[in-house]
Amino acid sequence: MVCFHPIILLAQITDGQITSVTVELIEGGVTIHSRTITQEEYQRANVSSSVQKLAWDDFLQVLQVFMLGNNQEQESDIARAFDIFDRGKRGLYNRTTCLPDGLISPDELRAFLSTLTDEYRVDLCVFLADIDGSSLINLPEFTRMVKSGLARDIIYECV
Ligand SMILES: [Ca+2]
Repeated sequence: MVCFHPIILLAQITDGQITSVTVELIEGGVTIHSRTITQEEYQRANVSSSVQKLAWDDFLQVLQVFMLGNNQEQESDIARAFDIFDRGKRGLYNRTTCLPDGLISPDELRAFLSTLTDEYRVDLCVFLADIDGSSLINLPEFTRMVKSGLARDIIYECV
């Protein structure tokens, strides 16, 4: 897990809406990796999860937090991203009722990550993030996953 390169997020805005986002990995002033995700592409992406994928706006917020890692604009952004994931549908048979339970399930994380990377890496991320082995991710574990760059590295496939 050693991949600490600066990340640049560039958003393309059309009619006041963010319609695509580009994430770049810069090393020594050179772009070594660049990935653009358009809203259209995102809407089409399949998720391997029992939880629905995030709304585009939520997706962008979470992506930004993951990419910024230890360099958040505001610490509270991490907790906000956590809240976006925490839909707490477990045991509710996927009804639309949202009862956040302060924990993120592998499926909730998967609904986000599987639009960006493959199943193997999604599982790896859940495994590595779950420090106490509870199979669920709490806020301290989530914060560590973001700050350590694990979430970012998983998306960049360099773990
Ligand atoms: Ca845990």
